[in-house]
Amino acid sequence: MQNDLQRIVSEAVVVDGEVFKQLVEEAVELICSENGRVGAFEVYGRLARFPPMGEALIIGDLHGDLESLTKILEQSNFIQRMRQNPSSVTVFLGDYGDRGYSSAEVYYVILRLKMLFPGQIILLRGNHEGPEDLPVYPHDLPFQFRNRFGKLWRMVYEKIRELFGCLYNAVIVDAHSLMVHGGLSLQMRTLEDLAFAHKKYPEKRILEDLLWSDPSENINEACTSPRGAGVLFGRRVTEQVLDGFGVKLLIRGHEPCWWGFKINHNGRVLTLFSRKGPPYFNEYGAYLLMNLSMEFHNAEQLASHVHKF
Ligand SMILES: [Mn+2]
Repeated sequence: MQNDLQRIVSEAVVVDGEVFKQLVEEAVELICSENGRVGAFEVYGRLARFPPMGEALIIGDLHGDLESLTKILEQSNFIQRMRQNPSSVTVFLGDYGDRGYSSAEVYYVILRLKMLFPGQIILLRGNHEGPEDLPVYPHDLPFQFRNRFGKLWRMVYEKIRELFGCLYNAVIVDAHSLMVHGGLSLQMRTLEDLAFAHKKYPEKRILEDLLWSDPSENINEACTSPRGAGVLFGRRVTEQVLDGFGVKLLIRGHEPCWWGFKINHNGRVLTLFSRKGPPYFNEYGAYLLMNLSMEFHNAEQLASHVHKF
């Protein structure tokens, strides 16, 4: 089945604007209408929930790095594992485009996988897929589309912006973990807060905190973030929010880390960064591959399931 991956990756490199746009259209139609039971998970608003069973592959920021994405799927053999076991789930933590040169190719691969395994793949929303009034700089995606797709670029870009609005705010694995792209704030109290953060934005800033925030060891509560959006949140925030949702661990991306991952807040926050190369200087990328039924108390005990490359 490794052929599946090779085929999709080689398509990604040659596909034209018309076919690419069609794939994004199909993905918008599929993902935006997901509700209730979808394969291995349960969808409520833009929150996906599932029990701590089966294998999970969790991938952090990719930022246009097709090589790392290919390596992760190859090493983990997870396409075959998803085929063999319908309870195997892949969660992407967001930030698919910008920075790296292969944004279109990364989108092509993840959307093709979503079409192939709709009930086993969850695509979280990153700050690079945020609402239009929370822009990121630099945002290379439109320029990469223009180089790649010529005159069709604008239509393709508009379609993919539509997709951004449908990507997931959060994932909860019951009694196990909460997954988001960025971080937490004390305003996140109920499942509705997570599920409908995009509908309540901009009156409520929960979506901004989910997409932009970072953990800090220097504070207990929260303070303004140097990023200019979201907050820095301290250990007490992590404890209060995770305890409120009855989970042990926050799994998130968003921050480059030298080893491809890092652990904060007494083992209750695991950061994964799954791409390599400029403009970041991390030596390793990393992803998490684990059986969700495995007993654990903190992220330190999951370190042997974090694969560095
Ligand atoms: Mn990010």
